[in-house]
Amino acid sequence: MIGQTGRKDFSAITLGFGSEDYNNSKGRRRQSPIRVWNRLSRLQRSIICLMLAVGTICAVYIIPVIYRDLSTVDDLDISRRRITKDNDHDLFGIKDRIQLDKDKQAKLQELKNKARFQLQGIMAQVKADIQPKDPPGLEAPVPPDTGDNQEGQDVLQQPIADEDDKKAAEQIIPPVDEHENDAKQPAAKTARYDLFEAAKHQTEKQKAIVAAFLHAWNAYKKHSWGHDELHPISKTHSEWFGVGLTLVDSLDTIAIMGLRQEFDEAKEWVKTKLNFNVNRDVNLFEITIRILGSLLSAYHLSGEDIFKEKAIDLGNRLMPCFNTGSKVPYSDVNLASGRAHAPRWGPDSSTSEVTTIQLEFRDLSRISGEKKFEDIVHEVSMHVHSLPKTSGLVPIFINAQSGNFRQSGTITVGARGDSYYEYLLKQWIQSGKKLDVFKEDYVEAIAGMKEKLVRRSEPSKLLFVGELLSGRSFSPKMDHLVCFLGGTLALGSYYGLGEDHMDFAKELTHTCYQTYNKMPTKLSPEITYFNMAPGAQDDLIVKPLDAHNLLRPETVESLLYLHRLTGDKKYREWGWQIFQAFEKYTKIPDGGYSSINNVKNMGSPGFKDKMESFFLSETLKYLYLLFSDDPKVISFDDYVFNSEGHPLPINWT
Ligand code: DMJ
Repeated sequence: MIGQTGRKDFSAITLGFGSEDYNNSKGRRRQSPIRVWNRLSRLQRSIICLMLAVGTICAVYIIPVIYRDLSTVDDLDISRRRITKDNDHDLFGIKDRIQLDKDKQAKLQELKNKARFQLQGIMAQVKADIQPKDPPGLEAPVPPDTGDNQEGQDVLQQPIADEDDKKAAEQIIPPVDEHENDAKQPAAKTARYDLFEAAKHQTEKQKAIVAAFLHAWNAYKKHSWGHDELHPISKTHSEWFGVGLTLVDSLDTIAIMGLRQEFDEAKEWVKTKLNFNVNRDVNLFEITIRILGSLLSAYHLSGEDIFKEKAIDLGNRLMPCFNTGSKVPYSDVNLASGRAHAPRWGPDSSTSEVTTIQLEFRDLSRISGEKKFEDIVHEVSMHVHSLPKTSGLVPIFINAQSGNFRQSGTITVGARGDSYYEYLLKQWIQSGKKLDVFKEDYVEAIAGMKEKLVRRSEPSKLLFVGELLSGRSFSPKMDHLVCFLGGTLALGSYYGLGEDHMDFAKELTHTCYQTYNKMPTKLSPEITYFNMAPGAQDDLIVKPLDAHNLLRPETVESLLYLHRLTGDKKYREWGWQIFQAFEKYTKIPDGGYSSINNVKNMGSPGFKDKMESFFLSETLKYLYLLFSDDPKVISFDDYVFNSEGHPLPINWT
């Protein structure tokens, strides 16, 4: 209805549903919509057009989103009813309804988690845009200096970044000139973001971590370029696989850190020097997670075909491992001759090793179009799935001839068991949540851990994950390797597996942090025993032979997951403290970083003269991502990390 005021510009509009209001007065003639339209002023017509446009946009974009989310929840309902019906069970039985509720809750929880996570990302981005990076007030505490340092002090007191490293860090090159086209190559269909773009927005702490990476990389380059591993004290090198292990294992870290020049140099080496036709026996698991995993990641992140070609070549050379007749692969193969065999030290393969090749071989099938890679490792997984277990937990040895677990094998989430559990969850995620069988095995295993392996220490009641020796007797021993589990549990919770998984993740990661924090060097030992005796003084017991630190990544890996998924700043503080301890006790002038012998001895921790390739591929990468304010950089929605920290795309189709 138009209220005439005498001045058209101030007309009021009332929009009724249909023409009821207008026609209510008796004797008034019914008017056609065209006549009504013609009587409106230009301003009124424009307003109506605008409102119609807004309404149409809402209908096109918002309603399908709401419908899709609701129907996803409903789909769970419908499919379950269908299954129940097919099985001729009570359609609305109480048990089923409880399960339906659980499924809905899980789905809703997942949607909530994603919404919260996206909101955190937006807030972080807004904060990053309006605030200076890393205000001084947020600096994490520095480990106290007790003045106890004696021998080795010169080495230990290196500043976080020396001048060379700083200069090197400054050469982070934005994608310009001749590189511009490379960065935009569409070859890797799965690349989700501009490889070098994100590096332009590094925080101060990220820059310090890049400087650490460059310190390690430049030492590798100077003393062992193209060889497997650097010995930072003697400044020599050694071979393990003979395929430039540290160089290849670092490829995607270099890319993620935005180090264009280093990436180009490494790519050139891969192109001209990387040769898999070497007469050397290699371990199937190690070369898969480190070399194949990194080549796949580098391909996805850069779109450079050379990485794909090398990955396919390596994949083919590893295939003879699967000629066992039992579906369980041999642990070793000669890259040149293709002769595969069990390890030299015994007849069995490690359980974690045969079950930690699946993400990589599946991805290799996707990029090569050759199904054989995925099929062969899927058979391994399905075979292991079919074997009897103890509350979802597995012994750590499996025989490649018989296909069975070793009788009375130790059960642990540490060495030789760890990544079996990690890949159960990650295979499900990588498949776009289609391979439910692995999720179910994972959920059962986590419940099994809680029942059989989780205990609390005295006097602080720290939660830890122990072992069952010979599959039976409990030992309160926890490898540092177990600390990956916090991150995996948090990821599972993010994907809807329940808040109890997140609670477990938080408690375990707190314990892992304490294995660093309670040591004089603030670095964790390789193995910790937990005191369970009532009235005990100290929670942690470190035996002399277990007191070394190999620069391992598992704890900082979990800190990354927990920080991203909870937003709790303490995880960054813990990560920064650990990073500073690495800087203080493991950094070697002109030599990179070295593993140390004794984390309990601040004065003389002793160097092992070895820089593990996972320090570059995992430890520094996870630390770098922990301090990224942009959660889109290797998003947990788009990528799943393999066991060596190499991100592989998730298949949502
Ligand atoms: C890495 O090679 C991988 O993370 C592996 O799964 C376990 N051990 C090391 C790091 O500690």
